[in-house]
Amino acid sequence: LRFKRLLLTGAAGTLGRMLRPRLKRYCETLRVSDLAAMEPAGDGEEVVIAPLEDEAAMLALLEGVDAVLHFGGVSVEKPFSTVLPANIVGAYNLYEAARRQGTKRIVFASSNHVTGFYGQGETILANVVPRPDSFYGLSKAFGENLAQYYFDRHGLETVSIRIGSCLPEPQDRRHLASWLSHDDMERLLVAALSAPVVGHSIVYGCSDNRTTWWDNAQGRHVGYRPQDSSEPWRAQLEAQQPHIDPTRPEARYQGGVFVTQGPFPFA
Ligand code: NAI
Ligand code: 15L
Repeated sequence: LRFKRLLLTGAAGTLGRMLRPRLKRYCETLRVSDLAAMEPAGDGEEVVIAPLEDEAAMLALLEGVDAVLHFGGVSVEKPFSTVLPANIVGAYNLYEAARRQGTKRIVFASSNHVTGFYGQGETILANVVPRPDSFYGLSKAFGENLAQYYFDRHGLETVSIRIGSCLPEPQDRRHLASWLSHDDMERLLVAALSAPVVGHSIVYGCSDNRTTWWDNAQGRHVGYRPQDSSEPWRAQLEAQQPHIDPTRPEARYQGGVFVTQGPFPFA
């Protein structure tokens, strides 16, 4: 797998900084972008400050790009007025620029919060009706629909990854189900970039955890095979958090605390 030029948006963020060194081996040139300052360009790198809401900047950013890993944007619950320019207008600007510049594929960092109001007592497939748990989750649902539209209308392919909790290690009992290791994230990105045909595919981004809420049967053609698991942390996490009140919203719903955040109180 070797692209001429890959673009990573959100490169100043937590996942962007983790992915930047890992992605270099898959391309001749790695272009990285963000709104915020980034490390200076190393060998085979291009660093571009580009706000997602700036249409002209996005058009220029996509020039000469074969494939995009779209990790930029608001990554937690915020007022709608904050989510709108970055995640909704910004996603549109990215797709429109990609279409105009002839980019072939986008890997979209979607989120489990697209379906955060499904219960922790259910296992869902990727084609369930979205049940966003926040304005943030709603904006990711928009991004997925945008991806579907640009594939159906223009043939621009996307793998939308509904990322669970991508962290070095699982940190609480919810993460026993939602954890995605950094190495499995890399495996998933490589699969999403290299599968011959993806159309618009949706895959949940989780490791091979014993407890799971997400069945990736519909995304098997992408070829993602997780190799890590949250299981080695189970005993320690269960000892730290021995009792969970199953009536509390953060324990009832897959989205965890996201279902209680934002302007609307939820009991
Ligand atoms: P982060 O908040 O650390 O990084 C996001 C980056 O996007 C930041 O560097 C920020 O400056 C940039 N950004 C925000 N608004 C922008 C704008 N208007 N124009 C240009 N850049 C802008 O988030 P993190 O954790 O690195 O996540 C990366 C992506 O993955 C996000 O899209 C997030 O929604 C998604 N994701 C992450 C999960 C995780 O476990 N970390 C779980 C599910 C989804
Ligand atoms: C997300 O979508 C967030 O970006 C990340 O910060 C985590 O909170 C993650 O979901 C999660 O659900 O654990």
